[in-house]
Amino acid sequence: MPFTAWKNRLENRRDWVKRLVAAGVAAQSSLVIGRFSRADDSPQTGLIVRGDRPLNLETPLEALDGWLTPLDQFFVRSHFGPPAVGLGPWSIQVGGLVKKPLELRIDSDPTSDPFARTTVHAVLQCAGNGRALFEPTVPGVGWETGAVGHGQWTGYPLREVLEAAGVQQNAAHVHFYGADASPHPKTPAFIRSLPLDRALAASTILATHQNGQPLPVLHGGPARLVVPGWTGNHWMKWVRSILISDSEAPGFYQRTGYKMPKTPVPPGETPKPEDLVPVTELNVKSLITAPGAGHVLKAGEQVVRGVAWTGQATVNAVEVSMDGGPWLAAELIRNPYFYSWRQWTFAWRAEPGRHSIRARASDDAGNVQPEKTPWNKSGYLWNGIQTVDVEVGS
Ligand SMILES: Nc1nc2c(c(=O)[nH]1)N[C@H]1C(S)=C(S)[C@@H](COP(=O)(O)O)O[C@H]1N2
Ligand SMILES: [Mo]
Repeated sequence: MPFTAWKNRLENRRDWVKRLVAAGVAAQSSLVIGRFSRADDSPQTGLIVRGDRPLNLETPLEALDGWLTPLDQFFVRSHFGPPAVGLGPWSIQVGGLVKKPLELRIDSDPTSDPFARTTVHAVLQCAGNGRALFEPTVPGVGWETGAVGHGQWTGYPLREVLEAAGVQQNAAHVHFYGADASPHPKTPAFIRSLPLDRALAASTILATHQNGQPLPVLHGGPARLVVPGWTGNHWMKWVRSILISDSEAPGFYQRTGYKMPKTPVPPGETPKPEDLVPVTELNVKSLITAPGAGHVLKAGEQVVRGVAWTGQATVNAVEVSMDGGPWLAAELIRNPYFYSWRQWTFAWRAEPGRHSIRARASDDAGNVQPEKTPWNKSGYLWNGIQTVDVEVGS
């Protein structure tokens, strides 16, 4: 297919996603479950199962080849599994250091909306995406490339909710409790908090919809937190209470987990707690979504495609290197929306033989995707350069 035709196709992705959604593929979890495949099955047909109790599902690379990641192909990360949702009305308690505690009902009837809704586009990425690529290996869910997706979320700005309750002077952190219970009293609950300024940021929302559809239960429906630019562990699913406090949330998942060395450490080393910082912002990263590894291509005009994103900045360049050659500029598609990913293409005249394709992204804060990410024992924030090997026939 000629280069311009590919470009048109990319531009048409939005319509394509709309059609998919209209066709009902963005349905609830029970429907989705019928499509899971095991990691050793053909990953082309569905999500890659990284664990089934709890359910941890990875998006295959080719499903990241678009603007919005389809709901039924969006990765799933759960520590314990979804709670019983849909058995009764859903409401969220807001309390703690507030002037007036309130109860927020999450209703499917939009005429009863207590706050105006807002929509954000953002990349949701698990802090552990790419964990399987660290050497030496680290324990944890073995995500490769697909614990990430780009979505459109609609809901209430968290700020409006907090202001309705009236934040007191000494407030500094906002705690979030999900409805998913830990399986054993000795297993810590998944409780997280945001610093007050991040909770009040305009982009932080309590979302009830993803890609224009009611939020699927697997993704935190009826309501989840959306924290654009920050790692997935902040995006609390099944929010049932919000507590404003003068200190960070208690417990393992806030105080001990999700921390990284302040400065890189030699592989195998565990830094002292005071040398750790919480994992928050995403880092600059690109993925090659086509062609796929091991694909056999025809000689002649070919197009390499992918996506690239970053944290508190915008991607301003993607470069491609063929067979270890010079870094050449790829073409960035669409406007650089903050928190979104950017699609990119690179036209290439393929000669017969084996070829190795690499891509690296940069952002306007001066960050460049590295060869490798410094080792850390939890395998967080992998953003090393990906290599895709293909074969070109004569
Ligand atoms: N209540 C609750 N919220 C949660 C989690 C969880 O286990 N329980 N996992 C978090 C993590 S680590 C990630 S990466 C994202 C994943 O969101 P997704 O399953 O919609 O992709 O949800 C976050 N929110
Ligand atoms: Mo995560």
